[in-house]
Amino acid sequence: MFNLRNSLLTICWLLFSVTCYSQVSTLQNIQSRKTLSLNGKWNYIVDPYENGYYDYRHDPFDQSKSGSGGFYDDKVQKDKTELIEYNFDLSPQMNVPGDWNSQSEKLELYEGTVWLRRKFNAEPLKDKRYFIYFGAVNYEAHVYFNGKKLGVHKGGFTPFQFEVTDKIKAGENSLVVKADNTRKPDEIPTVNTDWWNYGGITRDVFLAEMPVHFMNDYKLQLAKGSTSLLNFSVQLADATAGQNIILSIPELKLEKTYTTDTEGKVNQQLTINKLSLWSPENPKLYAVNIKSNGENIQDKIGFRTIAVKGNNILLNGKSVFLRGISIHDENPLLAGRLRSEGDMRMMLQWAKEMNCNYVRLAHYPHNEEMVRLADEMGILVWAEVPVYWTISWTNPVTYANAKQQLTDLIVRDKNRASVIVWSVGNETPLSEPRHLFMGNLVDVARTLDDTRLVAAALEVHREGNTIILNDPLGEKIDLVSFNEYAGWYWGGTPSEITRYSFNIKYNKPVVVTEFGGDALGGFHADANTRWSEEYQEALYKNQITLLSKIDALRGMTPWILTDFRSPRRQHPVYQNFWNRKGLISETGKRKLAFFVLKDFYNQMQIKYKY
Ligand code: GCB
Repeated sequence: MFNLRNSLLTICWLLFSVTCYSQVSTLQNIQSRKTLSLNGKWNYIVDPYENGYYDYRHDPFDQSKSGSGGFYDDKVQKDKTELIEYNFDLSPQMNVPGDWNSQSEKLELYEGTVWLRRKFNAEPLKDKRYFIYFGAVNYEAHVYFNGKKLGVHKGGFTPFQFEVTDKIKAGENSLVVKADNTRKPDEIPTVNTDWWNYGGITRDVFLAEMPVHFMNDYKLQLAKGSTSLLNFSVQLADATAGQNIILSIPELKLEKTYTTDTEGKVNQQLTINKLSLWSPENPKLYAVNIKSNGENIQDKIGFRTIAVKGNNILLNGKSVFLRGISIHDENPLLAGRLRSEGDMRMMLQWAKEMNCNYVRLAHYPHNEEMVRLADEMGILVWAEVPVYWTISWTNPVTYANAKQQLTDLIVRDKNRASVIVWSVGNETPLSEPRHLFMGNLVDVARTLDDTRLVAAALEVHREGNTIILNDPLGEKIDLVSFNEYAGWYWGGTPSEITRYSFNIKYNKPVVVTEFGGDALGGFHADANTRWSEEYQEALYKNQITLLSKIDALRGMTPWILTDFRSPRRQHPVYQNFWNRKGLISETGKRKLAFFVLKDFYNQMQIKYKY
């Protein structure tokens, strides 16, 4: 019976995977394209009843025969009695990129719809194509351009774009986004998370001007296991054959011309001896140019290998210990999503100050700029999708959404040397449908990229003093990674947790994804007093003793670099909507545990000579 159910489920999944794959990917390397930034001040209307979307019978305006009438349609507004009661021109403004929660006190806890509008001037050329590109909108975005609907995108952390070639006008254009961050059970993530549900257009917006045969996507990376063989691929958006593509890496005096095949693709291998390999100690990036008729894309790309052998993680063939820390995409000092390169550099610099060579960008795709900075600063990256806690495992639409988010993340960041791990989720409760869902995501990640490690943050359970990891997903992934909160959620005081030992089913490198406990920066007491810096300090010392019992321990990303905001954290004295597990407080103060971890990482660096 059980097996029959499983087989049916598998068949459903397989059918679904085939039918739902996949939309055209977004422009690779938007930063190097010809763009007009649409960042800046956008007018906004808070619309908790979705008045601008549904008419008074609750029928969507944009599905009516004329497809017009909502807040997106300035012209119709004048004639329709229902919707005379708004005015975008006179509405307040907010910064884009920027979450709305941190820009208006009224919106701090708001979950629902906000309309945002930006007008801009354009001078479109006849032989070009035009796209509106969003770095991310949380969560559901309905996008309208000059009164017409372009489409809908779901998923709060990945880029998307719409073509506007046939809609863009000379002179003034109007771009309207209905952004809705309502939490829903069947979405990715689901209703329950431990982070602030920042809504809005949280990353850059661009108008991109593209030549007719533009390069939609490209990849330049070392082939699996090789330190000299490069895979190079390009995909033209319009699948035109016979176009010349020139790859050049001036520093290596390399220039090669390829021709696109009948699908508009280049798919080639080339050998380069004596590459200077990228690593945290040598974050070498090569300037790369990819030219076509009408485009010259510039990128900076590093080359390295990553592999697992027995209990070891091999970076460029050498065993490495991942001295890591987890990070949310949030600025603790000015609460809100990280807004600028400066914000992001600050976070990564803090990690470096602790002697980290690795960060876990939890629990969703972070800004592309963050990953580029990690490349530049020499920090290895674990990248994750928000398959977090209790996802709707049996809903194929939910799976398709997760798969799309994973695909978009891998497509976006596949040329970044810093990224060594794709994580398909965090702390998901064990069940057959969950194994199938996440197992399929592992397969997707491997199909899209056979050069990086695939992992997930798993859960452990206890029997007596033994901490057990036997999650079946462990078979399919490359690392043993788990979250373990001894000394905080269970296990007694910090000094008591060293009585535990581990029983780990898999003979793979162990990279612990989380441990930690809350401490209010500046609150001092003895090591048994919860919320004090001393408690957290003792917890870190004893966790390190505990985890060091694992022979295969090859890294960790304790929870977390800085305090972060979460509506789940309600202690009125110590938390006030802040998760206090940061090693750095919301005022930037290094807590005592910061120095414990730094010391440990100094020792690990000496031990691994890396
Ligand atoms: C976890 C979650 C993380 C939470 C953390 C906590 O296991 O993965 O998102 O914030 O615990 O503080 O409880």
